[in-house]
Amino acid sequence: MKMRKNIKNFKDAKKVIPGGVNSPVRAFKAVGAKPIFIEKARGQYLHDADGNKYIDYCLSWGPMILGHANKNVLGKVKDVMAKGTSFGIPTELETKLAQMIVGAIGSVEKVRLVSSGTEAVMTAVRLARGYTGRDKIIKFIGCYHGHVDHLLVQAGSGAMTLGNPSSPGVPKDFTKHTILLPYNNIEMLEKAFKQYSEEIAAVIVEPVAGNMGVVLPQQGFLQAIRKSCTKNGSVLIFDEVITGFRLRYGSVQELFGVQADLTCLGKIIGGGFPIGACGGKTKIMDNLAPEGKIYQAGTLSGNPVCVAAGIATLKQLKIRNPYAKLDKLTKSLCKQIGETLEKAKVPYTINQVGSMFTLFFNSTPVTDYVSAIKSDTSRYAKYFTQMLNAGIYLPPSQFEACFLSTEHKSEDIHQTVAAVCNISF
Ligand code: HOZ
Repeated sequence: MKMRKNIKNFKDAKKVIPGGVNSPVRAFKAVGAKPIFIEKARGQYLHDADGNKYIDYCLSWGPMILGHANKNVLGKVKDVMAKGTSFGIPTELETKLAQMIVGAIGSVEKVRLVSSGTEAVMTAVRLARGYTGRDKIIKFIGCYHGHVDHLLVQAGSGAMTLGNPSSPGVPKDFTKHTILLPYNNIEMLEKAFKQYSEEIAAVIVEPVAGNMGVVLPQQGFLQAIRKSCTKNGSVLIFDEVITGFRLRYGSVQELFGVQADLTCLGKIIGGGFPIGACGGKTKIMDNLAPEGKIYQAGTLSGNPVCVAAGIATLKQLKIRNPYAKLDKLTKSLCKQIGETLEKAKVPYTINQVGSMFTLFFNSTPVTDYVSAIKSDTSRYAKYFTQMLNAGIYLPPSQFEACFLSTEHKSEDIHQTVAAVCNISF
């Protein structure tokens, strides 16, 4: 594998960008490697600056469910761009995307578009606090909700990868209203509600966690959160920045039979462009300015280019309904990886749902943060590097989700499994 240009690019970047990257996990520090620099991407493939080609299982951390450079999405974006790229004044496109989201998610009657998942969560938490007149929020350890101050406590994703669950620069006063609980622990949840009941503005949760690796909600967990929120007048926020339109057309709320009060979206609804959204019932959403008093704003919110990409992506997902096929292909990949590791006597656990999965190097079930961090991260680093050398790009951290796109084919699965067979652990 050639790396000359990748290495030079990283050297140059480090001179002018902190750590050489614009988001920490991209530096490959967690896997003890040097980042590759991407030249272009098509379908399920990435091509780096040295001309190396990779099957991509990271897909820009989830948004590229239709694969990279989808022709239809690019075509719509080009058409819209030709008319101007930002106005700071409403466009019909924004209403169109909002209608599609409202039409797809039963618990969402109105939606406010923003520019990232982090902003979506900021909006949801402020809205929940303003609506209830309460301050405290419950957050689950290992869930990541963007780099928002009051949620960057025992967070997953890059914060977990760097062994730095909270961050300097976040004043204690900002997080003193954040109650941390273990994921999938109903007993602790009920205890917290007993103790704080009428002080709790909201519970925020990734209904399927994707930022401590993939961790599924156990039977009854989401239902118990719903019950406690309803009983105590707290707002239930589902962070579906990853799961929205990833596991089905719309939200996972229908899969689990639990309705959230507010839903945060991002990634797929922008088709690879920066976007986020916070939606819910009118009685809560109408508290946002200018209808209500809770302030939230953004110059590029509902930007026509991002919105056009989102509409084109959702339209295709609706027509093609690729979810069952994606699930089947992902299951087949996970099964074959599992069989290979068993033969090699490597302890593992694979958590999979639909087109997202994580391979943990740990033989016991992974159900929360504590069990996730039992995974052998040095083994993951070895696995990552050898897979990269074999032309397979995985998330450069144990504590992230792998994704498949509609472009991944069974040939890619064969190539990936063959690469796993050749790993020396
Ligand atoms: N876990 C993050 C996305 N959900 C990774 C992206 C980033 O931090 O750059």
